[in-house]
Amino acid sequence: MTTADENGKPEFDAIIVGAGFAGMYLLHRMRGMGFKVRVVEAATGVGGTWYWNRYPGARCDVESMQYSYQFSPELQAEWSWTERYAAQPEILTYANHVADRFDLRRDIDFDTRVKSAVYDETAKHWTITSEDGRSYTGRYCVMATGCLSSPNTPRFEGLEDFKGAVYHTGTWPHEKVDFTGKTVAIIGTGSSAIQSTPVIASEAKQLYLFQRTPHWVIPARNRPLDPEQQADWKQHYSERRAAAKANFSGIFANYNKQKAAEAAPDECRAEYQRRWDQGGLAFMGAFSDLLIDDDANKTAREFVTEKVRGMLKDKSLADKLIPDYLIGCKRLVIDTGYYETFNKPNVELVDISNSPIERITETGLRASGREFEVDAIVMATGFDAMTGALTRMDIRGRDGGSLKEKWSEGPRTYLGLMSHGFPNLFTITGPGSPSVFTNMLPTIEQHVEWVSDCIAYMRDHQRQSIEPSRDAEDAWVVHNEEVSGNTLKPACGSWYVGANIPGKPRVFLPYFGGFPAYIEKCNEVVAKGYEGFSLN
Ligand code: NA7
Repeated sequence: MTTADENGKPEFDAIIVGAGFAGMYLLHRMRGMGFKVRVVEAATGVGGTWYWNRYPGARCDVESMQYSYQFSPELQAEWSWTERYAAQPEILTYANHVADRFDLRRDIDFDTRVKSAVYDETAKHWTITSEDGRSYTGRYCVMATGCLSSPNTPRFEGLEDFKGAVYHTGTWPHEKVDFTGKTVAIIGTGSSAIQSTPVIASEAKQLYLFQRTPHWVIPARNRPLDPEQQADWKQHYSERRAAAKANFSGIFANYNKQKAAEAAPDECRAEYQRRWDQGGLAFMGAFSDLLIDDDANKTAREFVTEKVRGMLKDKSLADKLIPDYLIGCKRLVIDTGYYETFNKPNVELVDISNSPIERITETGLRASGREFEVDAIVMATGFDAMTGALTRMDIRGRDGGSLKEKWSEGPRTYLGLMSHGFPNLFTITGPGSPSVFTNMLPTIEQHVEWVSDCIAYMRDHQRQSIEPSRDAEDAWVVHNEEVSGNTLKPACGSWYVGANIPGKPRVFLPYFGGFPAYIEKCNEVVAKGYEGFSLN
């Protein structure tokens, strides 16, 4: 079945895959430009990440006054957040409010998981087919499929034998899961585990937390947002949003330009203490060389190590809970009561760094030479980040070329927006763009605006296909490697480099050149008539 007419004209100007924050804004903007657009979404509702990640304690690690759209001043003025960091239900309510406010749902097909996307070179359009056999044709296809949307469930032997309940934090049930009186195993100690552990521990009879690698954790210091603070933000939104975009991370925060290597020990301590008391990801902004210079990084590690030791009653636990790698190398985690949870009698850390989980049994897990009988297993095992959502679909470009095959040695894109051999296929916050290193909302908005402006340009100039050249793509891939290679960032086994997925090529996935440099490059490409792209 195809939805193109008898002349091969596609039914839609664009098919957007995903109704998270990226797909929602793209739909709204393209509709406003007069395009006929359809969104297909696997979930039953909008919200993407915030639709799926309903685990206890799920919360954004970017402050709510900044983790919101800025394209509509009215929306920005009317919406009120209740906490410094919004919890998942509140963000999902916000996403639904946006869908209502801009009447988005009428152009979204929910419960529609895309199986394949195939480009027809003669007709210059994409056919998108869902798992239940529906097809859509669009001149353009935009993958707004998210960076952390393809859950990773390790293939533990015996998992299918387990008689109890198994959950993944990234596909949590809609109804409340009650762990009262239960013995629970959590596997993983990333952000999802660190957020859910204190909440699950407060209900469970016994909690075992299986840790392969500890994470560096800084207090979130979440609190209710007082109305005056919120009013102050709203009054200064335009200048703060602009200032945020001038920062590497796209976040409005105080980034110290001084180097730790040049600061006196007392000065370093005072700066870390100030940021520790403030809480949040801005801890890494204490000095400008923390991700450049190992000695500088060490000063931050020593400070946090001392703090963590101070929070634990059982000092021998500290050796297990404190990482032995660079701080900020894996994604920094911000917490509420994580370390304090280990002071409870019903919580046990199971260190599996030297002996992986052997197998799952009918009644629990076998690890470190012990049998753990549990009622439920929580997989907090993360995602096939940045590429997983794309490579799990069968995407075929020119001459039937497969995206998965092309990316088998690592993703290759120009600006994280398009890939050579796949005309008219865009990715929002794709690999090779700043994405996960930045505040996702402004970074999504920048991509949505670039892509929709590009499609409007194509229409206005009577062009039907756009594709990056191989040379431009190669140069961007090399540039990506260079900018991350000049830092300490690729040094550890993080999901930024695909190290969490067995067999995934070890390539630095997001662009680490910073949001301002990236915006400048994108704008320059347009100013030079879409330099590096061929338009036909
Ligand atoms: P993360 O940060 O990828 O954490 C996943 C955790 O699961 C991490 O501790 C992994 O250990 C662990 N893991 C993965 N596979 C296994 C196996 N096979 N055995 C034991 N442990 C395993 O995902 P999150 O969902 O917590 O957070 C994702 C992002 O969301 C986060 O960075 C924020 O940006 C928000 P490892 O470290 O790989 O040794």
